[in-house]
Amino acid sequence: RPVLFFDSGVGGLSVLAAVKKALPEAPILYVADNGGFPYGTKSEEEIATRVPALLGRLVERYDPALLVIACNTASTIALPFIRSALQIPVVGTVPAIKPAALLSKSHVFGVLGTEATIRQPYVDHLSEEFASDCTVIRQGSANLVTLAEAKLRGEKSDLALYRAELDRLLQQPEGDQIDVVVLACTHFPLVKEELEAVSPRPLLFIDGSEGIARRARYLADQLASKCELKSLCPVKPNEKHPPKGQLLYTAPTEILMPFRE
Ligand code: DGN
Repeated sequence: RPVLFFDSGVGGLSVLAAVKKALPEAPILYVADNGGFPYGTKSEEEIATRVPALLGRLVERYDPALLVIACNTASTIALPFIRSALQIPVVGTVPAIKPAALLSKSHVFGVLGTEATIRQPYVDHLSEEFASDCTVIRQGSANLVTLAEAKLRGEKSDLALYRAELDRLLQQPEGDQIDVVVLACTHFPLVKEELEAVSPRPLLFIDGSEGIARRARYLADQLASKCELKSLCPVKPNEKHPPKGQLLYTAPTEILMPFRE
């Protein structure tokens, strides 16, 4: 049974890269909701109804063992609805505010996400819980999503466009003190190199993909041990179990499948 990745576009590939390192044997299915792209400019209602409905159909069709919502917009809006609609473990992607608060020396950090993500109460809660001693400056950027999609299609974009997006963050009040920038949209790590190239001073760009990979590994191990118990039942005393993961992950494949309604 595959690990199913879901995003509105190619952004989830930045998460997939980290998860593949943590679960090298896992069969992977990547689904992009091209029909609904972009999510960042959609309303909460649209995301909260569209995404769980789509995922319900995908889970029925592909029977994944684990679902990774490789999209901050969908996760910060719809995770509770997705979890209650599905019977499988779900890993969400949310802004890496906790690590940013630990890494920022100036205690002023930026959060670059989609317009929809940065206005979510979920982001308020993360900031209150983990960054109460920091100033958290948020900036929405639809253009960076477009630039990341263009880059992955092999198109070259003017670096000035990246500089303009970064400047909108750095020119906010107190923005001159920002030392860490959270890439709170999965499309943005795909253009990290360009953002670093246009930074007017050294900035640390971070994202949550390592944490997601650890969580996916943990859940996969749990599933694998459940799977062992089931298949070996009744387990004889002192019987040696096969190594974790062996039963569940056997046939690595990768399918890139755009999803259209
Ligand atoms: N990659 C998605 C995210 O992390 O929010 C959304 C991109 C989009 O659809 N605008």
